[in-house]
Amino acid sequence: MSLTQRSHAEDYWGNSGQPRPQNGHTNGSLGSKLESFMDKKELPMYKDKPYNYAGSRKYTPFYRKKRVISGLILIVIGLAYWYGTFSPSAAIPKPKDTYKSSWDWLRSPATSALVDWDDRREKVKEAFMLSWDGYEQYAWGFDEYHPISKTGKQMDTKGKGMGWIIVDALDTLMIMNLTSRLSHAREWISTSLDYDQDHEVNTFETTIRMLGGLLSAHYLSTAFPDMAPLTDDDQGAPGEDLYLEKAADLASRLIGAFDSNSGVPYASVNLKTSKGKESHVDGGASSTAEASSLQLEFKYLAMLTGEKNYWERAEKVIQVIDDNGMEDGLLPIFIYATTGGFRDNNIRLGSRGDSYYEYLIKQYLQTSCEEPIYQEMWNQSLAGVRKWLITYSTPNHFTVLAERPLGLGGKLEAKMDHLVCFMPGTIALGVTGGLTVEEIKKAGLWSEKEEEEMALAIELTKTCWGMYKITPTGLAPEIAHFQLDEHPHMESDGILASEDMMQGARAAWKNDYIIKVNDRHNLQRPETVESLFYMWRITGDEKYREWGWEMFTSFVKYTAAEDGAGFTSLSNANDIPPLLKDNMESFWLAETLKYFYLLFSPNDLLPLESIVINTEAHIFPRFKLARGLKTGWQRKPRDEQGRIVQPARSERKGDRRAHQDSNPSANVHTVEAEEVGQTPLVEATPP
Ligand code: DMJ
Repeated sequence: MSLTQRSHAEDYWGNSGQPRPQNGHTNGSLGSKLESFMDKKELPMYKDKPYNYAGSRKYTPFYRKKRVISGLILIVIGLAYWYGTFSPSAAIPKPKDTYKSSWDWLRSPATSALVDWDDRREKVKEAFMLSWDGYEQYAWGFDEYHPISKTGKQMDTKGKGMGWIIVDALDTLMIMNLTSRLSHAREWISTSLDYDQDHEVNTFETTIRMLGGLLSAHYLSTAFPDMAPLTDDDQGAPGEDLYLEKAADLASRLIGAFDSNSGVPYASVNLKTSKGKESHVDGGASSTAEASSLQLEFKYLAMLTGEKNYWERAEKVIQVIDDNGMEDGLLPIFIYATTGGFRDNNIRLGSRGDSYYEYLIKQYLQTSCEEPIYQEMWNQSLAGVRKWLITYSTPNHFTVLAERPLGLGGKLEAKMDHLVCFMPGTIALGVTGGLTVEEIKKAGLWSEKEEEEMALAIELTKTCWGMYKITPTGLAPEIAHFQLDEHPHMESDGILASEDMMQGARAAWKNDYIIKVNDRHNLQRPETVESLFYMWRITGDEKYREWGWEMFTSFVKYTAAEDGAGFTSLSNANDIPPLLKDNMESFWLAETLKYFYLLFSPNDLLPLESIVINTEAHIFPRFKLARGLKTGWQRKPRDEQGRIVQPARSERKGDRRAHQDSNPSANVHTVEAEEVGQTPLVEATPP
């Protein structure tokens, strides 16, 4: 942590009125333990003047549009900036001149036994600057950056651009204290970013990356005003409240996606008309993860603006999903926006499944443990994962979070998308709420359940780390398969621990992993370093930082584009030299490099127990329920398997028919009326 950043973090704790995190402990639940850290904390509100955003996008009169006036002023400033930056006499050196020599450390690794983490995180910052500067030089304002061909492209070729890379990277620029680059980004957002575009966008991706990016920028710039000293609230200056206003405008367009019969959002939405649209494929069904992980963003926006509608629309999705009564809280990966029912039975925590689970526990933490319904759902799903999906590779017993493509009754497939690797860190976060294991133990909040879940997190992290260690580049394939016994050993048959991972290209443990030809690509994904970050913060075991450093070194070695144009994806990470793929994902800047940077930073930079991080690594504060915002629904009574329990006799008529009309495929278990409500939800027993 640089001195400047350390003092900002200290200022924050000093000024916020909340106790600085330390090793003081109180007894009680995880909620009350965390509460002691949150005490007196008030969410930085939008000047306590919530907008009424309903319709504001469409009907704001010209003179109220600060953007228009500030835009004109900033065009002038922007032109001056552009000239200063890119003209031949520019003071800022071009990326290749700046960084060419700074990668020497790759060839001559440090000899001292003492690891300098500050120095390592500076290397991450350099990698970020190289990537950003390449983008700035060759593709500024484009949604996509192709560092090999040094070109850019808009996602919608007829559109004006969504700021895909710029907005996604905003908060990383702040955290890394890259003020001049942030200034350029902010100027672009002020003068060029216009969401009034007549084309469809993906509802989920636009929410987590753009809405999330803007909200995170708003939070960091208001709560940590010195982080990269450019505020989002410079009164009277052009662009006052820029990030929040852009976020509100975007949200008012995205919200139309939720106008389906069921309340489950459509896969896409037109930014101009705010009209949702079914997926063009998959029989019109939305991906479950995409449809169900928009709550952190819309709820934070609701809290900032007082706009209740955002809260209600977002939480309704979870209610509709939960009313399906899926066994053991495990969901198929496609859901119809029209009915709120699922399509097919494919169950996995990789693509299309992942962030549904992530947002259960994070919703609980976002509102300072004041909505226990989401913790209950998380606990049910995690117990379901352990019962149905956790198995072990053979012969070295790596813990595998497998899939059930044909539903819970079908065969287990020992396949892990790299995407699943968010799960170990999220499990650890669920166990401690962001505090350290030591703190939770001292608080008396440690039982067999916590012990087992943490052990699972540790083993799964190792499996994900193994995905990097098995390739010659040290970079993970997109998907790994695993050798299984004919009758796979499940967790309920006894928890197994993996063997030591001996070094060496031919180390025997590597044979437990299988990489298929179609899965050899590496898209610069963040999930494993995300888990390393949580595991380091929560367990304090330095091996996670060391693993992260090895991974980072591999990225630098094998994914650099020529001429200092940045870093790129790989078509094949399983060969040396690897086959490069001409694309830098926006989450390379938003997530992967941010997690590396935080992993090597001191732990008091963004303490885990006061924030919640969205699925695109954007940082939001935790807050208490206020402004009339609260959990607006209850779970239906259900049996031990999680099926909804419905009355058999008198009450049944209207209730059940109504339920089945809206969602004929809901998993309903009919019982005598007097039993309803008497069947508590209990933890699943192993099959
Ligand atoms: C990101 O956009 C998000 O993390 C999302 O939840 C899953 N996929 C990518 C990164 O791999």
